[in-house]
Amino acid sequence: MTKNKLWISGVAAPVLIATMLLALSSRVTANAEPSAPAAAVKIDNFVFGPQTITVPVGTTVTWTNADDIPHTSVSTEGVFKSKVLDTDEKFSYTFTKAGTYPYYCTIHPKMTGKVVVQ
Ligand SMILES: [Cu+2]
Repeated sequence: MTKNKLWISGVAAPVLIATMLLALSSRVTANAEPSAPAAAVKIDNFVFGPQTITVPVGTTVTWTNADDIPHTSVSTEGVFKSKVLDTDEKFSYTFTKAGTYPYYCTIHPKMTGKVVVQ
């Protein structure tokens, strides 16, 4: 039994390292890929940050709720609509057309932000 366990952990470490290296290198490749850009908006202390984010067409924007209370990210013009995001929950939307996309939190309508797609 003990011998068997040791053998597994001896093999697992190099496999784990190889997997991590692979994950790292594929992430570098993904970043260099121009057709799949990504951007992040953090919801913290009742603020969308950055409040205005400017991205190229085709960018997937991901909102993450870093607050202890729920928020939403809803397009003022009905383009996208998140569910209620609890702490650490995320919502993503890919912007395929240039334009300005204002949005707000439906729970706290004074919370507003803007995505500018170029
Ligand atoms: Cu809110």
